[in-house]
Amino acid sequence: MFFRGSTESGGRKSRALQCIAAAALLIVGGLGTARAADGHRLWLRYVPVHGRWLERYRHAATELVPPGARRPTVRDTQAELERGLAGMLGRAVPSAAHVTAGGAILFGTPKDSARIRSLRLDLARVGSQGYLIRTLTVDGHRATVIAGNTDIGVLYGAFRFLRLMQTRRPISRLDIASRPKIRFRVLDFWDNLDGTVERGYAGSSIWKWGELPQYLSPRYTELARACASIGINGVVLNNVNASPYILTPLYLEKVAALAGVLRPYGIRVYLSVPFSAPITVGRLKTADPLAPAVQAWWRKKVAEIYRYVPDFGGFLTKADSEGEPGPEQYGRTQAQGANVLARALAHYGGIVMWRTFVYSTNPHSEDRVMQAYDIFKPLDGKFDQNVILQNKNGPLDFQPREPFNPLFGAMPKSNEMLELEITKEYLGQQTSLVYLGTLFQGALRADTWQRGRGSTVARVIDGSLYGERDTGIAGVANIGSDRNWCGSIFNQSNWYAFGRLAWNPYASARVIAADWVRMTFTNNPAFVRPVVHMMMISREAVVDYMDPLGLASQMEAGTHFGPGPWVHPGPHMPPDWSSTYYSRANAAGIGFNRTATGSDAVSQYAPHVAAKFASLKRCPPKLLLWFHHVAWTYRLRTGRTVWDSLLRHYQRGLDTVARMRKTWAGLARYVDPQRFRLTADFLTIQQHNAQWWRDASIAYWESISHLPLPPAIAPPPFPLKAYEAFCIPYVAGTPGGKPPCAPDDGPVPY
Ligand code: GCW
Repeated sequence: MFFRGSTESGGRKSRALQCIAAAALLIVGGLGTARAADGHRLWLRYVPVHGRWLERYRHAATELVPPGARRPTVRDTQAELERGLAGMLGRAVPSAAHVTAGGAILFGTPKDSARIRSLRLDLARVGSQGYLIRTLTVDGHRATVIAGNTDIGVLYGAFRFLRLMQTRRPISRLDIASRPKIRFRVLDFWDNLDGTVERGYAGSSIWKWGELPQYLSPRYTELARACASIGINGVVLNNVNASPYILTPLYLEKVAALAGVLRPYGIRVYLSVPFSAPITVGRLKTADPLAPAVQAWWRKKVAEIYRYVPDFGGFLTKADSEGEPGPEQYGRTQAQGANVLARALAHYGGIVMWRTFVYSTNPHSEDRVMQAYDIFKPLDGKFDQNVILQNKNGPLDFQPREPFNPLFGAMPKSNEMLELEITKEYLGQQTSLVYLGTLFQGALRADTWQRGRGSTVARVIDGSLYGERDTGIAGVANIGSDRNWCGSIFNQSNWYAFGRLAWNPYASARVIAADWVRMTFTNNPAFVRPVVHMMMISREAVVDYMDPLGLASQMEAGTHFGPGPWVHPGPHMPPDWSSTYYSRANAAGIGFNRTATGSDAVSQYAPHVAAKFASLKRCPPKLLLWFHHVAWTYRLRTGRTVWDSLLRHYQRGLDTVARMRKTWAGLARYVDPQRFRLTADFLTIQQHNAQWWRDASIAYWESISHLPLPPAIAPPPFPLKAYEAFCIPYVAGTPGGKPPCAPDDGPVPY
């Protein structure tokens, strides 16, 4: 029940203390039942504090003074504080009607609490979702005040206060003010109504549609708590490749039940809708957005949804993309398509998150990474006020590394939000340890130069560049029915990092990683330091062994797991789903020429950025092959040839994973055996995976470049053919169900 290593001093506690702590855990519960070490409790573990910190915290948390109101959010806030304090302090903290002693914790809104009203706090600056946490003298006693303008602001404040303790920050002299910089902070679930999850690697869907609306699994509440603890305030329940059934009364009733569970935690429900719903659900002959009957149908459907869910958030749409229906079919623009939904929702305050991931797989279409910009940019100013264009971080598709999407900042008269992929579709899925905080941070800090230096993506999406109010960020969830929610313990950090960066897109990925490690495992610096380091280097490692120097999309085509640089276009393989389309490798060289002499994708960026990317000399080496086709013998600034550098990147990636594995192996005494083992074994799998990527990629490039391997690079142990034949037919989350290949009747190379 209670594992030595899960506490901060690495297991030097007396038996008695352990028993008390275990009892406390059982009484207050965590996220769900008190199985302490399977990762189920995420970062909300509230494990006992010891030593001088316990002394300090006990003085600063002697009683809870809740407001009079008993609305669900207020009750949940109190329950969270009680649970957190009891867990960490090893004893229940009593509630009081007034501040009666030093160390009281007073929480609420000025509206509910006369005492908080009398303090005349400057709450205007924290808006409708923020909070203040201050140490003040109240009725002659020193107290911590957690206040907000709304119940949800106070709940966020309570989580922040608990986080201070979880990460061993002093709490006796606090003066904190915080408000989210982005309005819509949304998790997109790619969950299908049949219980599968597209690109989901953590079990089946968490939404049990067959049990709803009658049975509400406690996991819904647990999920809501975890989301609220990091400020997520929206959930799209279903896959963007959407089933129309979601819009039928059968499912709307279930949606309403879920909305009811999520509501007290400040989370609104949104739905993905197929553009063809007027036909498939409404039985109309067309879904043409300009047809009055279609417009009337959407209006009626939306009115119906709001009867089920009065605070419904709105729609997410994938249109004219990968076979999904859209306005293009009717000769209408994306704006005409989006606006018909937006107008139906506007009356209720709902929004449309309209994805710009729009492209054609026609072999004659232009460079894939240019299509969305060319479709959307001319429509700037044509979208209704309640439409937010949802751009993926890069112009292609959530690759291990991409340059930023040129649409950011290029549409000053439209709302733009950022879509990140938390689920690691292209980055090793559930078994690889890849902390995405650094990827997210890089995406947010990318400077578009659309209004001169400092026009970062963060400033585009938080509205500070062009002044929009409807600002947003979405993350494709990595959550499923697995006990540990995310398929691995470290994948939890990506959900966590997304939430923290959604609240504050300027936050530091390193600081977030450290907080997560402290809350999830232990505050012991002997553990925190190496683990944070491992997380910080983990994404570069995966780029190194999968897609170095600006390569992209070199994976196996269907499952997106494992290498496939040889995948080439064919009757069933559109060019831009193949690997060779992106590598453009031949005997002379490698890389995609996107300068003016090639596809000229560089011209979609602001002049300053375009000039840099277009220049062979100034283009960052990490994006070289994204923008340039160069000879294998081309020398980088380091003096090494492209051939040599490429090989070294693969090797370095593999070496880094081997080091991470070793680091982890030395940390057993700080972690409970269950989470330790899972992570250790997954690192073993990752090392195999990295070796496979390295060897297969090198074997393939050798066959194209015909260059020798330098002595420092061990030759791949198998011939290229063996790599091409090696196949993993079933990978969770792969849509379509049809295996992309059949495994060989030979030995398994990796
Ligand atoms: O990366 C691709 C995925 C698809 C996904 C699509 C999208 C939901 O492979 O599975 O579909 O992106 O973002 O729409």
